[in-house]
Amino acid sequence: MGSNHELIYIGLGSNVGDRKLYIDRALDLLAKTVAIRAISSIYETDPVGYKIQAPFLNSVAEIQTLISPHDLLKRFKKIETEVGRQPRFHWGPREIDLDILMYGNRIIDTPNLTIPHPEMYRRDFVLIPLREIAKNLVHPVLQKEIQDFRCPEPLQIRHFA
Ligand code: PH2
Ligand code: MG
Ligand code: MG
Repeated sequence: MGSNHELIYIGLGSNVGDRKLYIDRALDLLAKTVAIRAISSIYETDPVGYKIQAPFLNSVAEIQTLISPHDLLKRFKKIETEVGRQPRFHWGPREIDLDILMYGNRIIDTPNLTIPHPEMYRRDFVLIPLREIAKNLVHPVLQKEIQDFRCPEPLQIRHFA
């Protein structure tokens, strides 16, 4: 399997059905195409944004691959479908959500893909697991380490696994 120097950080989330199983399945499928370097603990988190839905399980992983950001996004969509994600409304409940948070130091701003993920530094369900595996990672736009970001709206978050 090829890999380059760039470390890629991804977010995983699930709040429908057997949430842990969906996250495990997504990681298994991911491992077939990318090198998984680190995986955070899994946290149970209250929903952010659209709040009338079940709590999430969230985790982040560090991966390496030669697949380009846009192709990786396509691959993520395919894995989401393979794992069993049903189409629902924007920000609605999901069996599995795979997001690219950061891709090395790249800054990408296109209609279907923004990297770094525009919300990542405002969300404890990303910051807390990310701090576990990459506290000194520097956000390439805001030039600040992950450990120094504070979520403006702290949420209920508990260690799950
Ligand atoms: N994902 C969302 C919206 N809200 N809240 C939590 N706690 N965890 C998520 O993964 C999440 C969310 C949209 O992707
Ligand atoms: Mg998401
Ligand atoms: Mg998504």
